Amino acid sequence: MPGTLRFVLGDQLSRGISSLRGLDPAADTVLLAEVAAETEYVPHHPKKIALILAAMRHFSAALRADGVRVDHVRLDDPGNSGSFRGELLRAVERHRPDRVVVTFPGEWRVWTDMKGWEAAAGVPVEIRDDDRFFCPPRRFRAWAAGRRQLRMEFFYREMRRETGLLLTPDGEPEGGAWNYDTDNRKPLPRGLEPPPRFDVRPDALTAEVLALVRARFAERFGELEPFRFAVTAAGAEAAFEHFVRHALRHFGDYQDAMAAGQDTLFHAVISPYLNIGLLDPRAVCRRVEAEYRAGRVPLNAAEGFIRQILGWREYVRGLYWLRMPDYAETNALGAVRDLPPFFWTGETPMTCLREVIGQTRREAYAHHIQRLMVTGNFALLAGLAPRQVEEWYLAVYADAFDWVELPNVHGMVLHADGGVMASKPYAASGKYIDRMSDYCGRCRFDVRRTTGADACPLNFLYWTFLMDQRERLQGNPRMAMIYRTLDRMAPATRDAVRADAARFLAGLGSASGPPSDPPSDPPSAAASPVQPSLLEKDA
Ligand code: FAD
Ligand code: DLZ
Ligand code: SF4
Repeated sequence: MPGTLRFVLGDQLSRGISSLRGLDPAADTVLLAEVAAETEYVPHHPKKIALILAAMRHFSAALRADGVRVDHVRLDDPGNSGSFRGELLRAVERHRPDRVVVTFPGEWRVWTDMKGWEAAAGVPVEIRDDDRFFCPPRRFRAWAAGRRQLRMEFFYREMRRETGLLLTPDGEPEGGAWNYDTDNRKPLPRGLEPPPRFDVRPDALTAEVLALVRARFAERFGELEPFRFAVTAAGAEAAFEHFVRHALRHFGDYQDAMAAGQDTLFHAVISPYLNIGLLDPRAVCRRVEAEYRAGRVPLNAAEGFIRQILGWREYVRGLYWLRMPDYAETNALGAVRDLPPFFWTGETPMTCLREVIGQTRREAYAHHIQRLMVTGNFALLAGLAPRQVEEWYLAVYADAFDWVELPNVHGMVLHADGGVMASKPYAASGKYIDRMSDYCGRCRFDVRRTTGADACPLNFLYWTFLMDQRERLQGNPRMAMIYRTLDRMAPATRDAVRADAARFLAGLGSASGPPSDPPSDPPSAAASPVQPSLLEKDA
């Protein structure tokens, strides 16, 4: 009897995914397809490819163990067509289903293709909503309708009201305020040690994937090993529990702090798991709320964390589906400079950038402020072309999918959307990095100097950026004070700032893609103490 073919994509690895609902184990087949096109649309970090392929194989194994018929196409299977569409067509040939069921994808690129699957396959293709998110795209559209500005803060308040998260019984925000962001900006105090990382030891199935990735993607930017991501739902839940027990209480206070050699500090490192379906955002938020209600973590930690998931994560997804495909095309600040080669090598004397890029290469991870205020701030100030910066972020982070990467980079970091997402660019001089990290003390540049050979490049780039963008930015009330400071600067200093910026930018060079040979060791790796780790068997 022909049944339903249920196609599960690599970022849909949730047992509750809509495409699996109503599954009849006696008649249906679940399809998973490892395909070259998905490994190649950007030069993904090897750890990201390994995470997704290993998680897909574990997902298939768990379904099979529950008696479900799974057709899992491996990347190196003979005859693999290399694309989602090709694998769907081949699977339809093999199984002759009476219909196909799939869940709405996470990327515009895939959505455009998916709309043609029914005609190509010659069987009905049902595309179901992805209801793993709090806010469906149509709900976001309704919220956005008629608003002049789409500010995350107001969206977040509605989500709090709608879910009841961190509300008092009479519907008011816990503690009397919606947002404790101002309590989340402390630099790291001396003597406060972050908890050890939660690491998972690769099992035999993951080891097979590591061998495949090692053989096939060795030339990519990024170190494959040590590979310590969880690849199952149980492993991801254990990683999240580790965060709740050991780091959550400090998450609020030190959310924006950075320290050389400390990759994760008090962050959760769960975005890859949320984004591929191993963790459920609702369960994660409820768990954190419960910690607050039990008196085990302060409100600024619980609220700060829930805001990231219920607020930012949902908001960027809503914005993506509201504004695509035009959103990706804007370039409001006219940024056209090529991405400098050091983004792919980490070889730069600027310690802040070297640390973050080096860590990214090792771990496929950097926390939010590192992405926003180090690599992101540099890209903004140097006027790097949005498309190239977006490709870099999409490639190098294990959690990067277009729906979440694009608004963060295009809107929040580069202000290329002209202010749809953020009311002003997050531009900063070296002073910010110095306040929030220990990078500057280890740098050959002097963060207190604005001009001259030893001056911190972020300082002269910052003032030059403000001068160059004056026409667009000076009318913004939130920028008024900084333009008054600029206007008090002596004309000779302004000239020197411009000259230093021009000299620096001329020396950057360009790279339109990653190096084709394996890059050398990051200069900072030897100097960076490696965080101690907990090794647990893959759950
Ligand atoms: P924590 O700091 O512990 O935060 C908890 C969770 O909140 C995260 O796991 C994540 O799911 C969510 N979150 C926090 N901030 C954001 C945000 N701005 N947008 C969406 N979710 C958020 N996140 C991605 O998941 N994928 C990306 O490709 C991505 N690209 C980014 C690019 C730039 C330039 C910037 C500034 C941010 C980007 N983010 C992205 C958001 C954020 O940096 C990561 O979600 C976070 O660093 C993941 O680490 P964590 O799990 O330790 O997060
Ligand atoms: C990112 C990725 C990679 C590297 N490989 C695969 C794959 O082989 N098979 C698969 O189903 N998904 C993969 N993915 C995730 C997809 O790119 C993702 O599912 C789509 O972009 C839709 O969001
Ligand atoms: Fe970065 Fe400037 Fe500090 Fe060096 S001095 S680490 S370049 S902010």
